[in-house]
Amino acid sequence: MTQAPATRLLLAATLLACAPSPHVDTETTDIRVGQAGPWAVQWAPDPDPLPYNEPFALDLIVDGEPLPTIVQVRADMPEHGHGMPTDPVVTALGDGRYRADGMLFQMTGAWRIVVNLDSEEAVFGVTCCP
Ligand SMILES: [Cu+2]
Repeated sequence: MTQAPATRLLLAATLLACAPSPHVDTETTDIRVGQAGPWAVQWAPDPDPLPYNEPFALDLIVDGEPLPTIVQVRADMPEHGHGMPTDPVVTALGDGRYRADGMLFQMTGAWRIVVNLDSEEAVFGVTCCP
């Protein structure tokens, strides 16, 4: 059976409407600029590209005055319900620059990196590992 284009469009619209509105589009990977409340956040992994099952760091640039008091980074695999085996440590380098050491992606697939700035957060979808 062949569906008329209008029917197919309606189907697509219905599917979209039924999907929960996600906090982050984890299919949109490798976007490295985001917003956490009043702060703009940029991140880059070190090394770049992300390594598989090896420790890496995140270099963060936070833009917005005053800077947040609390900066934390975590990561998880939303489809698997687990995080990293490590607990990253964030060091303030001054001028809105931060470094999160001790990141580790122990599985390939879809991850989220969550940057907490005070009570706000920026969520980034990333794929481990290119
Ligand atoms: Cu997993």
